[in-house]
Amino acid sequence: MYFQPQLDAFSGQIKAFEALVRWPQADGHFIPPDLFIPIAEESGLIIKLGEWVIEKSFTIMNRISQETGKQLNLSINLSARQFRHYDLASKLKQLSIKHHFSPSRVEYEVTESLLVDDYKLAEKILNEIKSMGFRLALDDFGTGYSSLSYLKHFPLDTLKLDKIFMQDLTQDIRNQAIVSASVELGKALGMHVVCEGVETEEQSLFIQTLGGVAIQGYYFSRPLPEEALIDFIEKHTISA
Ligand code: G
Ligand code: MN
Repeated sequence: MYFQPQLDAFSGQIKAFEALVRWPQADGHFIPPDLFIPIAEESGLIIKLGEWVIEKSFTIMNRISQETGKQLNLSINLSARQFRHYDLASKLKQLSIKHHFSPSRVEYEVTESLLVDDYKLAEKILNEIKSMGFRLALDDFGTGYSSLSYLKHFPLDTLKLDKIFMQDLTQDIRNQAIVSASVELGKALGMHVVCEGVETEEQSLFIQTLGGVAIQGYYFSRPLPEEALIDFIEKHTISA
């Protein structure tokens, strides 16, 4: 498991870590999740993998909290198959209890396509997850259907703007328009906004001007293995 920090664009404080699964090969290379997650979905292995990711992330974050004395928030990706397989909300609650990891410190991320595929089921399960005290984020916003009615309809706390909008951000005024308008929309809806894929100082400075936005991307940090987390945490303040 790797963990990528989400930082407040302005203060640089750590807001949360997103748990990202990696599949290391014997030669030191990694098979990217874009390749193995769809296969895990198709084969049904995603159910076991999904639970493993959650349990492993709680275990690691608990260990890091103990060593640093700091409480950390965690973001975890969910996939469509996990919604259809079983009573997901109960499972998530059970895992939080088992690992003594407060639901208020966990944000589960879903994508737009998941919401489109089975609107009614997604609505039911997201409401259940929300009522258990977890937070919810809409991931990769802007790349799927981006139906604005979803933002109104589902109990979402956070909007994660997809990394494609960061490319050419400082040269392309259309990208700037999309990013500023999406950020404003998210904020006006009372949501937290995270810009993903921030790779350069220029992009980071542009996001800073929008105010109150969090940043996730290589500019601040690549996804980190457990060994590198403590060092990173000691160099940054944690936002409450
Ligand atoms: O779909 P989701 O947003 O959860 O995926 C996050 C993915 O984006 C991870 O695989 C992560 O490694 C990758 N990523 C994180 N930061 C950056 C970045 O700054 N640039 C690019 N190109 N990819 C990033
Ligand atoms: Mn994500």
